[in-house]
Amino acid sequence: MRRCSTLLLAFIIAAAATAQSKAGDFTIDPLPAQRLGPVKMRAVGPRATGGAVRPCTENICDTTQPHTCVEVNFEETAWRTCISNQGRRSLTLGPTDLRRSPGAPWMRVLREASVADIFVPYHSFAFRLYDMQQATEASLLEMRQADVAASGSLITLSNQSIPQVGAELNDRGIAWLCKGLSGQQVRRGQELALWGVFDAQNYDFIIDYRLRDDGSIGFRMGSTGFNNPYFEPLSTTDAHMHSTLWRVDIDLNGSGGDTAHTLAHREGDIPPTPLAAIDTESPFNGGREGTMVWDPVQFNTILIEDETTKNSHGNPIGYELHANPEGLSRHYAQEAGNVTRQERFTKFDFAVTHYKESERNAFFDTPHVRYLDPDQYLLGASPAAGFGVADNESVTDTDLVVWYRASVHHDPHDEDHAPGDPNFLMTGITLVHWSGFELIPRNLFDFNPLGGPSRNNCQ
Ligand SMILES: [Cu+2]
Repeated sequence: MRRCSTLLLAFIIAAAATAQSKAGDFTIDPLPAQRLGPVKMRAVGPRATGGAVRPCTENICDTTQPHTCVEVNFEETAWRTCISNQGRRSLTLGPTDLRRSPGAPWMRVLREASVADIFVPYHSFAFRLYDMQQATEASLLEMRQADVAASGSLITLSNQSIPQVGAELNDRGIAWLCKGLSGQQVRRGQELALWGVFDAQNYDFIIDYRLRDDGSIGFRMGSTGFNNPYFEPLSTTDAHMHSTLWRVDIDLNGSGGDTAHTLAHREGDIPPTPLAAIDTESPFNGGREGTMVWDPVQFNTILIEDETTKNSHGNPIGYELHANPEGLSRHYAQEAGNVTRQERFTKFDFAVTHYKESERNAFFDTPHVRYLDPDQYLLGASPAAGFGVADNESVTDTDLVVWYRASVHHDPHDEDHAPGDPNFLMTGITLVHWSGFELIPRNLFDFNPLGGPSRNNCQ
């Protein structure tokens, strides 16, 4: 007993020593129960009404870079978020707050999310491009009305003369439905898409964030533009990978108190048990900073929970990072003749690090536009010794940053041709290839966030 107390005290001291305050950070304590507002019945119908994008009532942006704050109100839930151009790291989401139910207070869920880098290694050529290396604030391109949906709008960030962000309020299909003999109900979902175009010479990369009415957040990267023209004709037809590393600073109900877990589903390889399968939840990397390979057979997800904030069922609120890749890219620098970079960050899919302001600032480094590559800021390669996972800090009950890398493989085919191209040359515009991931609520709500009724209503 005495030993436990000593350990607990040591833990509390350690946690206090590593806690860092972030400007504008806040926590709701206790979290109010989710409410069913009078809008609930209107929300249950052939189509959700409502959903309006407007400037934030309270500007929650905390950056000197070009930015704006937008708010969207759905039937039950609402979002307010900053969107900014962080120079080399381009279009950045956050801080982002969620309103869980009508009349509920805003709750912080995300501090800052952006593309960390876009790595594009080619098959036959020596190109192993890090597209953020040459990026500047000007890499976020001008948007035109023709870019967005008919109901979409353009956003001009602070101190800018041109719009660089598109905002679209989209129908996203069926959110839930139930059809019974005596009744049927259906609910379509909505989402706010905020997106911009990052210029990387011949390629245009669409950085696209989706804030949805069910509390989930989508992160998407679209690769389009034209194939590499610099050593044509061969470079226009050479296969390559577009591998996007994302950095997501999750601040669930404020920056502190977050813990990373690995969820796994297992069948066939478990000891004799009456169960055919088991689902396990274990501390991510044994509770320390580290990296992880995605195992699709285990349906692995990374769960970030705020252990200090419980929903009305007594469960910690959380978000689960769901990968949905077409494949897992792995790259081998030495075999490819890359003598400048080891490409160690391409040997895994997930990483979790403890947030440190110094690491964040070195990563963005907006005033100096110094470039660090992922092996440096994530794995601690020189000159960033101790950065990222390298100092093996705790990822329990603290302030966390989650990293995920999603890739698309582009083996050019005849749809890459412009009309009239000979078969050995591709000067056409490539149809967009999408990759990305989702943050899905897990015990973030007390019940179906979109008014889903009891089964008694549709039997
Ligand atoms: Cu490509």
